[in-house]
Amino acid sequence: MRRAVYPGSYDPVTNGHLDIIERAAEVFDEVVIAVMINKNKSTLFTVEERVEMLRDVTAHRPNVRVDSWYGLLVQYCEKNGIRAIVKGMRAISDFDYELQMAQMNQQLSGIDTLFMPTSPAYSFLSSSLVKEVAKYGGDVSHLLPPQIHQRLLQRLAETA
Ligand code: COD
Repeated sequence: MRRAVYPGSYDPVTNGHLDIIERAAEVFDEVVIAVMINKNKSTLFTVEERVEMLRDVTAHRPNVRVDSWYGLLVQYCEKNGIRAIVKGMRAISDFDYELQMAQMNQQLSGIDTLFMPTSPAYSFLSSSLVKEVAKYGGDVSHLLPPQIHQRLLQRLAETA
C-alpha cells in the first residue's frame, strides 16, 4: 500500500490544505494527516479540536485518516510504516526551510518528501494570515470550509 503522511499545525485547516489533501489522496492509497504537537507554539485551537475539524472536512474521503503526534515526524512514519511525506509548496519562500527539513528527515530515516505545488488560487493562503485577517474583521469566508469559518469566528469572539 502506498501510504503518505501530510504533517502540519492546521490551526485551522484552510482550503489550501484541503487542496493538497484532495490531490494527495488521488496519488496515494492512503493519506494520513498528522497534526503535529508543538508545545512551544501557542495555537488558537487545541490538538483535539484541530483533529476533529480535519476529520469533519475529510469525511468524504475514505482513504484519508487524521492523527496527532508529539515528537519527530520521522518517528511517526517509522512507527506507522509510512515511506513518504507530502508537503505543500506555496512559493519560493517556503522552499528553503522545506528543503532543509526534507533533507534532515531523509538523512535521519531514509524517508523521502514529495513537494506538491499549491494551486495558484491558494498560493497566498496560510492559517496565520487567515486568523489575523479574521481577527480584525476581514472576510475570510472564501478561504475556509464553511464549518471551519464558523468555528474560527466563534473562537475569535470567545477570545476577544
Ligand atoms: N497551499 C498549499 N500548501 C499549503 C498551504 C496552501 N495555501 N498552506 C499550508 N500549506 C502546507 C504547508 O506548506 C505545509 O506543508 C502543510 O501545508 C501544513 O501547513 P501548516 O502551516 O499547517 O503547518 P506547519 O508549516 O506549521 O508545519 C510544520 C511541521 C509541523 C510539519 C514541522 O514543523 C514538523 O515536521 N514538525 C515535527 C517535528 C520534527 O520532526 N522536526 C524536525 C524537522 S526536520
